[in-house]
Amino acid sequence: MTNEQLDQLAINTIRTLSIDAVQQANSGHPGAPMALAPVAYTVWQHFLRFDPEDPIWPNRDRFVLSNGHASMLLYSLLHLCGVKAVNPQYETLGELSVKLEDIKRFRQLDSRCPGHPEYRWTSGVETTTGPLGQGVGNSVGMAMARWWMAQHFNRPEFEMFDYDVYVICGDGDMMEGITGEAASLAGHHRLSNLCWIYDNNHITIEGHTALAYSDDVATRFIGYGWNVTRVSDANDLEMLERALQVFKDTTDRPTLIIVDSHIAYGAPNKQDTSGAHGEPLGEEEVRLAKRAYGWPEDAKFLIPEGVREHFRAGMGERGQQLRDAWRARFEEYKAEYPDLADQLNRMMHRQLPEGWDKDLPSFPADPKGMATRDSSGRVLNKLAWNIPWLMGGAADLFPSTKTRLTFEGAGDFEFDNRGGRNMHFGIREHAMGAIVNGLSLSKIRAYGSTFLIFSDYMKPPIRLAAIMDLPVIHVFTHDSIGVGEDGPTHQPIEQLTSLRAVPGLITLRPADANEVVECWRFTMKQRHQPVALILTRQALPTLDRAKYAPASGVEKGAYILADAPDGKPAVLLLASGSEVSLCVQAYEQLTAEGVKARVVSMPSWDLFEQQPPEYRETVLPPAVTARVSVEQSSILGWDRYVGPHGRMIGMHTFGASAPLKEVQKKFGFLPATVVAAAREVLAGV
Ligand SMILES: Cc1ncc(C[n+]2csc(CCOP(=O)(O)OP(=O)(O)O)c2C)c(N)n1
Ligand SMILES: [Mg+2]
Repeated sequence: MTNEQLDQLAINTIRTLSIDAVQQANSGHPGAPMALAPVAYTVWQHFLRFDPEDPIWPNRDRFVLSNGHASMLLYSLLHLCGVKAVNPQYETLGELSVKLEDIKRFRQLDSRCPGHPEYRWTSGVETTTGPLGQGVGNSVGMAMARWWMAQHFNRPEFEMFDYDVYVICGDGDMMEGITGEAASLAGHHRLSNLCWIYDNNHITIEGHTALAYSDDVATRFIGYGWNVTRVSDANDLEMLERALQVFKDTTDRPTLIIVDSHIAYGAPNKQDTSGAHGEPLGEEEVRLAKRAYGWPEDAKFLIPEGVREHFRAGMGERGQQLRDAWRARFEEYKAEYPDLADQLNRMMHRQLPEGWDKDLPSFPADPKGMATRDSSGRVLNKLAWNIPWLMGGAADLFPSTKTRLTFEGAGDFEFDNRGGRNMHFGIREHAMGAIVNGLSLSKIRAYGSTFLIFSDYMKPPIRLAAIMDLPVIHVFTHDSIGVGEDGPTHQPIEQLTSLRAVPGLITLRPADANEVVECWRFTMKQRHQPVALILTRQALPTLDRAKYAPASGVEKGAYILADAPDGKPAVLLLASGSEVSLCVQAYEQLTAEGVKARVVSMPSWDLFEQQPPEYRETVLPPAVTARVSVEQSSILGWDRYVGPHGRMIGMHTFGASAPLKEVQKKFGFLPATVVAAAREVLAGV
C-alpha cells in the first residue's frame, strides 16, 4: 500500500470507529468525527509531539478537543495510536488507555469512553471538554504555562520547554463569549505556540448557523492579533499540512486555521445536516457511508491491518524519539541544575518544595484587626516566595483582591517578560477561570481572583476544576453586604451557597487573620481539590487566641472557638467569616449575663462534613438544640446545622447601598440581635 492509501485507510478507520461506537451506544455525535478525521489525523500523525508510551511527558504538545461532543474522534485516535494508561500516582501502566472494548462500550458505565472527554479518567485526554468554549479557554492557560516554564527552567543548551498547543473547536465554541475573551488575551500575549483549528461547517444543533450567526470570524481574529489562515476542504491533506506549517513558522502570534468541512462527510442523506449532529446515523445510513468510503459495509469496529503500524511509524516514532531525547537531556540537566530539576519533579507530581510554609505570619490580637483580604495578601506573598511555581492573577482587581505578588522579582507576566508571576487577566472572569484551569493542567499552582459577586461570571470553569480534581485556588473578596456603599449589585447573597453546592470544591471563609493563615496552609496541601477562599473587604478583629481556641481548628472545617465555662453550653452560636467576631461579642454578653453559650467558627461546611461523627457531635452536641446561625449570606442550608428549633440570622433579600454600619444595622447583624435570638431559642426549648 502507498503512504497515501495508508493515510486514507487510517482516516476512514477513525471515521468508522466513531460511526460504529455512536450507533452501538445509540447515542452521541457521529457527524463531527466523520468530517474532522483528516484534520485530526494530520495534526497527530505529522505534527503532534506526543509519545503514546508516556502521555504525561512534561514537554509534550497538547491536543484539546474543545468541541467535546466529537469525543469519538479523540477516543479513536487514542486507541489507534496505542496511548498507554497512567495511574493516579503518575505511573505509566502497560495497558492501553482506551481499549477497543471501551470504544464498543462508548457512553456506558465505567467505559474509558464517556460521552464527553474526561481528564484523569482517560489518559491522553488533556482536559475535560463538552461545555463549549472551555477547551479553547484552557488552551490559553496551557500555552501561557509553556512560556513561563521555558523562562523559568530553560538554560543555555537545555531547552526543557518548547511545546505547542493544538485545539479543534467548532461553531459553538466560536459563538460562546468566553472564546472572545480567551482569544483576546492570547492575541495580547502573542502566544505563538497556540493553534486553534476551527471546524467551519455552518451547522449547529438547530440547523444552519445562518439562523443565529453571521460573524466574519477571520476578521474578528485578525482584530485580536492572530494569524489567520484557511483550508477550504477538510479532506485536502496537503493544504492542511501547509496551514499547520504556517502555524509552526509563525513566531509572533497565535494561529487560527479556518477549515471548511462537511459534517457527516460521506453519509449521503445526512451530510451537511444537523441530523448528523446529535444522533446516530441509523443502520442504513451507516451502510451507505461505509460504501462511500470503500469500506466493507457489514464490518463493525474494523481496524484494518497496517493502521496501528502506520500510526506507530508516524507519530509514535517521532514522539518516542523526542521524549527519549528529552529524558536524556533531563538527566544531564539534573546534574547541572539539581535545584531546578528538583523543582520540576515536584511540580509535575503536584508536590511542594521543602520549607514551603516557612515564615508564614502570625497575627497578634487586635480589636481593630484587618480585612481578611489584607492578611491573605500577606500570607500569599510569603507562600509565593517559598513556592516558585505558585502564581496567578486577578480580573483587573489586584488593588482590591490583594493577590498581587509584590516581592522583588515577582514581575508581571507579559509577552516581553514571560517569567513574570502576576497575571493580568483583564476584565475577563470567565476566561480567567478557564485559563487558571489550563495553567493547573500544566502543573502550575495557579490562582485567580475577583469579587465574590463575579464568581457567577466564571461558574463553569469553577465547576470543571472540581470535576477534574484540579487544585486551583479561587480568591473571592468583597464577600458580603459588608461591602457597603457599592450596593446590592456588588453584595453577594446566594454566591456562597452556590459554591458550597459544588461537589469537591472546598469553600473556606476565615473569621480573622489567623484563620486566613490556616486556610492558606490547608489550601496549599491540596493536590487534587480546588479551593475557594472567601474574604472580606472590611476589617475584622484579630481574635485573642490566648483567650479563644487556636486557629488550627480551621482544618476540621468547624471548631469550638469559645465555650461555656464547664464545656456544657445551653446555646450554640454558629457563624463563618466576618460574623464570627459578632458572635464572640454576643457570647461575651451572654456569658456576663450567666447564659452558657458556645461559639463555633465554621469556615468550611465541606471540611466539617468530612470529619468523623464523633468530632461533629462534640462540636455540635445533638442534645443542644438551642442554636443560632449568623451569616451575611442566603440562609439556604443553615437549617441543616441549626435544626428545627434554631434561628438563622442571614439575608432574605438583596442588600442596600449605604455605609457598612448602616447596612449591618438595617439587616440585623448586631450583637443585640444575636443575643435576642439566643434568648428566644433558649426560651423556646
Ligand atoms: C455551553 C454549551 N452550551 C450548549 C451546549 C449544547 N451543545 C452541544 S453541541 C452544540 C452545538 C455545537 O455546534 P458546533 O460547535 O457547530 O458543532 P457541530 O454540530 O458542527 O459538530 C450545542 C448547542 C454545550 N455543550 N455547551
Ligand atoms: Mg458546526
